Amino acid sequence: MERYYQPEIECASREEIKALQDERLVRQVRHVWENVPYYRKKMEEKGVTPDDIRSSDDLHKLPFLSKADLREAYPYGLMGMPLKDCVRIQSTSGTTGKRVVAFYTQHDIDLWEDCCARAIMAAGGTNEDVCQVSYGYGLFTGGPGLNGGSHKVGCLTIPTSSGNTERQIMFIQDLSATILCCTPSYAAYIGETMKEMGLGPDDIPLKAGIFGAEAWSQEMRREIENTLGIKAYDIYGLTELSGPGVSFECSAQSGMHVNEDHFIAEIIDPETGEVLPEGSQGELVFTSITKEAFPLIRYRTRDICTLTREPCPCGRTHVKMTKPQGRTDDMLIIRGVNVFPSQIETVLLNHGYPANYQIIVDRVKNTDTLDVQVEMTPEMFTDNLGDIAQRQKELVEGLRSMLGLTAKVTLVAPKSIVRSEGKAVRVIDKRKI
Ligand code: DLL
Repeated sequence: MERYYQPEIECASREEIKALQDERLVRQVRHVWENVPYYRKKMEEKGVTPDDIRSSDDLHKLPFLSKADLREAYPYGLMGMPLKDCVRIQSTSGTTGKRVVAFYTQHDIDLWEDCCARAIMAAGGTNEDVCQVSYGYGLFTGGPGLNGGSHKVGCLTIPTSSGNTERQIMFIQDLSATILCCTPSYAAYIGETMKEMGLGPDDIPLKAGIFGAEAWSQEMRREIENTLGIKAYDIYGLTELSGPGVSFECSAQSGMHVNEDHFIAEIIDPETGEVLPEGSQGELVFTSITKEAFPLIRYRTRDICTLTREPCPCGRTHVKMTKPQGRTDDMLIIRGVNVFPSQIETVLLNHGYPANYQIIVDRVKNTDTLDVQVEMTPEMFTDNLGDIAQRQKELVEGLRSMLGLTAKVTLVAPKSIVRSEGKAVRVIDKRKI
């Protein structure tokens, strides 16, 4: 049986959703015009005023915001409310340049937690469930967001945060956790540790997992589902818009419903900025129509995916986005060929390797090099060099047919690639160092 947290909105008719978006967008644009001088200036430069925005059909007239704008306006330049009305900040990990700091009023947090509650109920959660939140808590939005959603559903919430993997497994067993929330790479690591402890899927009560915050392939989903004996659901979001729960997967497990009463999604051509028709692949752009403290209009996420309004068997009517294949800035250009790390992951998992790999890109004598280091499973591990050479050759072939270029493959011993408790670092691009 499909469960909804807010059925009247999650299953509203397309006309109702459009009407709600129209009204909220008009109000939001006025709010931003009056309270966010940074964006008002952008609108003035484009010659747009709030009077030009009469419905969501006019969205395309508004200027984009990008990560560069967020950096320029850091820390307070994009706030829509006085600091005294804000109760929280969250922040991105900020591996490059300045961190993004996002502000929330109590109302913003309330709506964000509703979105996470929708995701938990879509994964089958009820107040009878025990929900273990193993995303990091703190500045990262994963822990706080799903913690809030879990409370709203009424689950018994175990706020373990990430790390201390054996203790995670102990809690799952001792407190009968039924839902696990963490990054997919951490879920895989928990599965691996369970195996080492001699535990199989029947030894734990988990039934569902809500995994996101990084790109993961369908092959990785199958792997995690088998090791943990669960259904694994995808969840998407970003700090700039709130955190997890911008979109989430339902029982159909075929794309994530965008919470369209809070966010309007568009797909654009990343080169030209032109809005693309439904079904086209491009860069995802979001407008937050209910956020008060940090209201972003036409924010370019750099995530690449497609949108579809095909009816969903779950009964939800909100538009679905495909799993982001990666970010425009994750995409590697190697000897002129576009490569997403997720394509490499697909090849490795299809050949029976675990999702423990690292992609090292460099430039030697003016030519790009791609070295994929892949961990063997303990069963594959051997000192027969002929065997290893044969395996490497098979992977080079598999990668060539997927990517159309030749990579070097190095098989490494089990456990030699560092495990991630949060977002995994898959790519080391030495050309940028
Ligand atoms: O990762 C929020 C989040 C927490 C989402 C927990 C889901 C679960 P940031 O750290 O700001 O926020 O990173 C946002 O992560 O633009 C995507 O590139 C990537 N991302 C998030 N979810 C997914 C997903 C959180 N399900 C950035 N699939 C986004 C692929 C994802 N990429």
